Amino acid sequence: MGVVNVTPDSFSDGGQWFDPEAAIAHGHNLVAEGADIVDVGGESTRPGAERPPLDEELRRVLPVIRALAPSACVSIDTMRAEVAAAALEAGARLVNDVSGGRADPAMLGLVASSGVPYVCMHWRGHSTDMQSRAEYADVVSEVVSELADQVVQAERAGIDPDRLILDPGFGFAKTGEHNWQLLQRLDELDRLGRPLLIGVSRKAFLGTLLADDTGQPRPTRQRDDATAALTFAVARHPVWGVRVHAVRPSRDAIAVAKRLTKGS
Ligand code: PMM
Repeated sequence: MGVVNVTPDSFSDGGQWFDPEAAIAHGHNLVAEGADIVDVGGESTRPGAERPPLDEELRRVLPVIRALAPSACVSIDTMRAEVAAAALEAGARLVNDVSGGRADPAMLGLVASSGVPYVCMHWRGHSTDMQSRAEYADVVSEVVSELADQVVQAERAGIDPDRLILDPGFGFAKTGEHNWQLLQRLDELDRLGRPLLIGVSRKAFLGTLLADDTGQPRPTRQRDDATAALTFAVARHPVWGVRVHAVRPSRDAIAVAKRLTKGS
């Protein structure tokens, strides 16, 4: 899954694809590099980010989805049911909701009635204060049990269980240490019995890992090699998908991981 953030303020690529023409061209490039899905979002979820008004989110994503949908499988990255509905109308084929149905009470019903696949992410609250919620006795078992609860809610709303994809939500109410524990113990998430999407691309814990001698984190756009290394690691698990900014390195990492496990 390749990322197209049509936002002025995303941590990873803020402003780079804010212009619709640039976002559309970027989406086409991601497909050419091997993305199976292009994830279009109009709200930054970086820690501390303020939410855009509904109209503004619609204005950002709809022209991009309309242009990409005829030739690409587009997902809409939104927490708002109204945005998801308009995006599906514009041609999106999948809903990626980082709140897993917790931000907008209308979201699960909308997804159920439209019958599209739904990425349900572990979430404890909006970006403005999510890092204050990064408290766990054991992050892995708590993420598993909270995601299991989100699955129950989704199924109660009528979402087909076969259309649910789960995401542990790296960096969302998680410290770097929490992210590493989730990655080390990914097999425990298999207890949920659903496909997994992994979104670690360019995130802060990689910047910290690769900090220079003075402790300065590695700049965001220089974290793609480490991202591809993690793609390789999780592709051996295996997972359903990885959500990344640079598609080609992760595509190659998946090819290597697949070849290594072939016939073994
Ligand atoms: N991360 C971001 C945005 N959307 N969606 C899913 N399913 N999983 C994620 O980890 C995720 C997401 C934030 O990263 P970005 O600002 O680079 O898009």
